[in-house]
Amino acid sequence: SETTVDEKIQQRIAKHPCYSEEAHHHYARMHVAVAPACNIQCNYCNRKYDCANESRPGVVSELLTPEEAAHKVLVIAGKIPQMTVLGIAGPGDPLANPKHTFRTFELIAEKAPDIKLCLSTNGLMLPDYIDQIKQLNIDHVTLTINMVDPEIGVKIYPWIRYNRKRYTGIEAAKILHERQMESLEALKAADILCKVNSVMIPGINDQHLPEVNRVIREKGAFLHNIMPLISAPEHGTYFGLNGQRGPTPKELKAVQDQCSGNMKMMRHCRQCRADAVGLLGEDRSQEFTKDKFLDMTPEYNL
Ligand code: CLF
Ligand code: SF4
Repeated sequence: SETTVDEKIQQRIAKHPCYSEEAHHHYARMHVAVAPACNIQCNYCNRKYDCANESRPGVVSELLTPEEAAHKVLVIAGKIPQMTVLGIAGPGDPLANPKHTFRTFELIAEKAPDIKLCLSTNGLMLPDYIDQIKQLNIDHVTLTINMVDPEIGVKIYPWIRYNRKRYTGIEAAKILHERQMESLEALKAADILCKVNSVMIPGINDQHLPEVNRVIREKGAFLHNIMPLISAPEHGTYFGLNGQRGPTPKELKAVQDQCSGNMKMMRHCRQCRADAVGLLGEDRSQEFTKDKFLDMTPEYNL
């Protein structure tokens, strides 16, 4: 019998805990922190800690080389049978560290080909790497898109670094916006499942998120994840220090509901760290710190 397009997509997401709400009860993901540098500045970021996804201030991810990361992945895949996805999500931007990021993916594709590869990026450099992404069979890419209007972008991004030049103000926001739109198109053309993460920042982009949702849907994104800004002052971000508040759960839900008529919304995101290990909402990263996993033998069946 024929499989419909829908069924095919269901198969592609069935074991991905972020792309499938059902899967997150049964399947786990791990992140490896191999990407320290970033090519843009978000006002909600604190470089001392992790990327936008960080929810526990004050705990820095342990940076790994690609070889260390691959060793770690193979150890963990042997110990946690529900482990299906390897994500690279920071602590900087994976595509601002392309050598480390792709070497890590390459090693895993070679040694544990049944682990799904997942990449999370701000999109500034993605159009340049779409062929490598496709070649490595990376089927899940998350773009963090917080605006589709550079006038709003200037309030979120003080600068970007692009083609060895630093840009600020509206020029920076315009370039980032254009590259993010190109990224969406490139992923669509390559038939790679694209999730968009948007950080909801009250008074800055909250009213604008339905427009972001409309544009990303039109450009073929598969899933939209609107996440709350974490603005606790101890988090130490520009927004936090300037008294910017995060949305209340009610405000967050209202915006998610406003967008949900149009496309699938992710509502089970747990805002993970760049070295998270386990089921969503579970953090087993401390079981696999460098001093521990380097002494463990990969049990994974090669
Ligand atoms: Fe990691 Fe992100 Fe891949 Fe998931 S996390 S790179 S898509 S495997 Fe998931 Fe964590 Fe939310 Fe990210 S719960 S922060 S959405
Ligand atoms: Fe920080 Fe991530 Fe933004 Fe880079 S893309 S500045 S690491 S939040």
